Parts: sequence; structure tokens; C-alpha cells
Amino acid sequence: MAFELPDLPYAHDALASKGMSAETLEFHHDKHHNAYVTNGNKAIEGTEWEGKSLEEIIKGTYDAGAVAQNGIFNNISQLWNHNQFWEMMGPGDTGMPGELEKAITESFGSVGKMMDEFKAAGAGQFGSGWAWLVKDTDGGLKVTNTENGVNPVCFGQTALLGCDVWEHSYYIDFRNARPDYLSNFLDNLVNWENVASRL
Ligand code: MN3
Repeated sequence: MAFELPDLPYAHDALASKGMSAETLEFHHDKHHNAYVTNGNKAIEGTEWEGKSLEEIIKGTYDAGAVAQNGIFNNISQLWNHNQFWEMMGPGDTGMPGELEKAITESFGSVGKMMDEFKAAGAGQFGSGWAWLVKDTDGGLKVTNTENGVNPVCFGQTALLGCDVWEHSYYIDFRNARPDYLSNFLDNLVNWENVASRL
């Protein structure tokens, strides 16, 4: 069974008033995400990874580390990353659930400090990649950044929040201003209830 492009969990124009335009989502979801699905399916066809879960393929091909696996890893990890990314945002104004606020405060000292670290991680990622808030293998929360399609699954961590800092994610709405895109993401776009559900 081939992987499929999931529908956005909201309309293409649902985030426009919050700083992510319909045009961005038309390109980012309908074209970029779709390309990862198409190319990922093509890459695993006839290989040992056909029929495996996204997570199994990501972990297995990242661990294998062989250049021959890069086409599989890059596309399948990006497929998974975008599946999560749309769910982590939303048009509603959900406050941060108490259990999440407590966990963040325990690990970072305050929500503001976590957000500062997250913005710095995203702005500081040279070239394409992602900023993450993860639950680490020791149960503590931490902020990371990763290059290209690399994600927390590779390291056995749980992805609580991820922000795509590839240029295709922000260039239509924010041009080159990646820090502004990251601030807007945290202030206006994140669905904190979804983040809390991943704890
Ligand atoms: Mn992207």
C-alpha cells in the first residue's frame, strides 16, 4: 500500500489571517509535500522498505547511513515531517494546556525561554532544515535543529513541535525574514493542544 498525501486539516486559506497564506499552503502542501509522497513511493518500490511504516523506514535508512539510501531517507522523512507540521498548526486560538506549560517550565525555566531557544535554533540552522521541541530519551524536553529532512525519529526522540525552515516554507509570506516567520509561527500558528497531545 503506497503512502498517500493527507488532506490539510483545515482549508488552504484558514491560516491566512495568521500569517501563512493560501498561496504558501498551495505550494507547500499540494506541490512540495506531494512530491515527497510521489518520490518516496517511487524510491521504496521493490526495496526491503516497501510495506514498512514511515517511522521504520526513517529509522532504518538513517541508521544505515548509506548513500544508496539517501533518496529513500530524504523523501520519506520529509513526508513524515510535513504530516506532523500541518497538524501542529491551526486556525484556532488554543491556549497552552497546563500540563505542557508545566513540562516546558520544568525543562527550560519558562515558556518564554523555550520560545527564545526555538527561534534561535530555527534562525541558526544553516541552509534547509527544521527546528524542533522534542521529548528526549531521558523524558526531558529540549530544543534541537536538524538539517534537510533529519528529524527526531532518527534519534529515538518524540517530536512535540517542529517548524519547517526550508525557504519554501516562508519565502512567499516573509521573503528572507526567517526570524519573523519563526516568531509568527510561535505566536500565532501553533496548535498547542496538538503539541500537548504528543507528550
Ligand atoms: Mn517543507
